Formats: sequence, C-alpha cells, structure tokens
Amino acid sequence: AIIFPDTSHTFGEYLLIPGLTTPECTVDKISLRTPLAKYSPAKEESRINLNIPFVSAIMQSVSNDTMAIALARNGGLSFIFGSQPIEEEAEMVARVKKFKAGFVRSDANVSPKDTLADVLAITQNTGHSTIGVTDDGTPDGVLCGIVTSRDYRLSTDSMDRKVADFMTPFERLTTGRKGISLSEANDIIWSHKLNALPIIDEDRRLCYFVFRKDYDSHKENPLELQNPHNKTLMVGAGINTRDYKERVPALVEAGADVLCIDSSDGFSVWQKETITWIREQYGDRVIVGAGNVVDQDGFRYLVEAGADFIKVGIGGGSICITREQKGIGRGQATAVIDVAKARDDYYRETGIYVPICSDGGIVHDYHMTLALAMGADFLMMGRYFARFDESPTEKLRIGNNIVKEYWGEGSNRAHNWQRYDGGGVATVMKFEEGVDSYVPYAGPMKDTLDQTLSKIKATMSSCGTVDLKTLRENAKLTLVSSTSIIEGGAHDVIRKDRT
Ligand code: MZP
Repeated sequence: AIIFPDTSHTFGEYLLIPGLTTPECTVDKISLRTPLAKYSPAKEESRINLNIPFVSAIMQSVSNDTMAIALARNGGLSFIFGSQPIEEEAEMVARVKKFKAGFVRSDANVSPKDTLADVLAITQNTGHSTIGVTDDGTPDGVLCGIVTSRDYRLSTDSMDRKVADFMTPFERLTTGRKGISLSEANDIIWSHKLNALPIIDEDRRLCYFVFRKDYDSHKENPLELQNPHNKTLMVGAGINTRDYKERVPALVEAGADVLCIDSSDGFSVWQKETITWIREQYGDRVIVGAGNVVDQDGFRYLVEAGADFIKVGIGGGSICITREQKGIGRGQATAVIDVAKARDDYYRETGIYVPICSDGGIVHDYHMTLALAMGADFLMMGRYFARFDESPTEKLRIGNNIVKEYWGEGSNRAHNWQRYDGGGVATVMKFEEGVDSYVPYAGPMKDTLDQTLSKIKATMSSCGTVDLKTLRENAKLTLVSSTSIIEGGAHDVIRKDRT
C-alpha cells in the first residue's frame, strides 16, 4: 500500500494569518465572483461565473425549485436533486427557468366582484401601484390581489381599504379550493408583468405570490445569477451514471444550465463513460461537473475524461457515515489542498483552469473562507441551506427548539442507491451511508446569508485580499494545536449569556 506521509486534516484545525490590509481591500471593494466551468483564462471567461461562491447540495432535503430560485436570486446556484423520477426533476428545473429574473411593478383599481383574472387584466392596462402582505403574512400596504396555490380571487374590495380589514378575506382566500400550480402562477405573473413576491406556505412549498406595494425586489439585485442569453435564473441539476441517457436530454430540454454527476466516490470508469456520452451527444454545449474525489489521481482522471469542474470530498458531510461504514475518505481540508494543487499543475501544463468545489463538512462560516483560501473555487453545502425556510423539508418543534429535517442521500429515507453504486451490476442499497437528522431552523435564507458573506469579506480584508483569486494565491494558513483551538473560543470567563 501507499501510505500518504501527511496527516489528513479538516477545516477546524487551521487558521488564517492576516496579511496587510490596505484601502484597496476594504470590505466594500471585495468581490466574491468565481468561475464554475473550465476555461482558458488567457483567452476567455468561464461560461458560468457565480456571484457568490456557494452552491446548494444535490439532496432531496436541500435543493428543490424553491431553494434554487432563492439562491440564484442571491448570486449562487442550486443543483436540483437527482434522486427523483426524471420528469419530476425536469419539472423543477423548468419551474426555475420560468421564474424570470427581475420584477415589474403594476397596479390595480378593482372591485370586490373581480376575479383575479380581472385584476390581472386591469393591472396590465392601468399600470397602477399594488398590493401587499409581508413574508410572514402581516399586512404591509394595501392589498389588491393575491395568487395562492389554493385559490385566485380578489381579496379586498378596494385599494383604499385599511390594512387591518383585509385579514379576514385573506384567510378566506387561503382556505379556498386547491388549484393553481406554481407554473400556472408563474405564467400569470410573467404574462401580466406583475410585481410579485414568491413566499412559502405552511406546506413549505413555493405557492403563493403576493403583490406588494413597497416590495423592492422589482429593483435589480446586482448579485442575481442570470443566464445572459435569455435573462432567466440559472439552475443546475444532479445526474447519475445509470440513467443518464434518458435524464440528461430531459434536463437539457427543461433548460438546466449545468449538470453534475452525483456520486459519493466519483473516481470510476462509469463517470468517464457518462461524460463521454454527453460530449458525443452535445459537444461542449452541456456543462457537466464530476466527482467526488479526494486526491490528485481522481482529479486528473475526471478532467481528462472531459469534466467542466470537479467536486471534492468524501465522508465529511454532516449527515455522512461513509468513513465509518466503508473506511474511505480524507480530511476535507487536506483533500481540498491536494486537489487544488492538481488543478494548478494542470493549469500550468495546459492553460486550462478547471474549477474545484469543496463539498461537505462546512460547519462554521469561517470554514468557508478557509476552504476558499485552501484553493476551492466554490463550496457545496447541505446543512447550511437545509436550515432555511426555502429548503423543502418540514419545520418542527422538538422540545424548546425549532428544527428542520435534514437527511443524507445515503440514508434509507432518500434511497438514492445510484449515488453509492456507481456502476456494474445494479444493486439495491445494502447498508446506509447517511443519517436522517434535524438541524436548527434558521429563518429565511437572506438574513443569514448576508451575515455569512460579510464575515467572509471581513476575513478577506484582514488577509489583504480583494478577490478569491488573490485569496487563494496569497493567504497564509497555519495548523493549530487542540490547545490553541480552546484558546480561540471565549475562555476562563463566566459568560453572562450562559448563567
Ligand atoms: P454538509 O454540507 O451537510 O456537511 O454536506 C453535504 C454533502 O454531503 C453533500 O453535498 C454530499 O456530497 C454529501 N452527502 C449527501 N448525502 C450523504 C450521505 O447520506 C452525503 N452520506 O455524504
């Protein structure tokens, strides 16, 4: 056997050493833009650049269309989970693509007898200003019309009606008949160019659209991740090495901007076969990532097979028990550092830069900056996103805590056997490689995400770096002893918040 000389480490064992902070690298000047697909920096830009270096995990409990819309609107990208029937995955992709970027304001002057269709017609013709309740259902401005998943009738009798009066009709409305689907709602909104806000209903589905007077989402979000050719939000989708000949065409047809082969161990001839088939059918038109790998050999193999980006990480996911079950894996920090070296060597040899994605094992916000400093171009996270309103899972109260469900793709619950059975004779899952769990509920994505991004920028400023490339090139990292880790938290004081 080859015994690697270095110990395998994870993020929590490292710290960054500050560099010289100058007026050029204050937080307001820092860019988190990062390439997602391979490119030749001397000649071109990457075909997809993320505006923030985050993608959400290819998992049932993380990435559906709701998550994808929210994350793309904030500059990142979701990979819709592949462990579902092909048609359902393609529908999710299509729903994100229908949700066109940007919002247009409009207005209504309506009467109580009007149906929503009437309201829509009026708003289209008049261009008056609109409507509203806040995300949590509190009235905010004057309500003129609502689209819900259950009904779509007019909910107030006058634009000037006092906000308090409108709660009763609103409740009546939401208990009406079931009927309108998300895509129908999307169609109505976009065909009538209405100012609309997607919100989540009690079933945790994106299915109301509320038109708000002062909602500012109609303003362009500079971070929003749009496909430049047709101004739609960008979305990715997971595929596997079994049914790719049917799944890939359906996802491409639905409008997926990027695909990713989802496997716990991607160093396999079946990944190469999958990429080869995609190249034969679509040339370079389809962007496809591969993985997961944890060393230079795995990286080289998949890059030479034609992958556009490589995902790094085995066994570090918060819900993952692969290391315990199979004894394979590597400390996530060491894996990223090693694969980043392979990427840089490959770039020096060929002039082609193949981005790498650190997948799994991010616990604290500062781990993200460490992973980016160690060489990751972007990060895939499951637990981080599972905690938000926008994830597809149940929100529950357990004792005094509010939690959301979060389960691994290798758990019996997800039953994603393709992810763990890369090829050969098809098998059923014989043992679990993931657990079913809860994570603390963290509210709407945007609040937490903004805070996370400001922490990353603050650290980058301390390191004297203004973008992710200079962070990768110039960051200074140090391994820390377990005693210094204790020193890093509050210590030797009685904390007031814990007495
Ligand atoms: P984390 O962000 O929750 O730490 O890790 C998410 C990552 O764990 C996913 O992107 C995927 O690579 C991996 N994963 C998903 N399911 C399992 C499992 O059931 C798993 N073992 O390891």
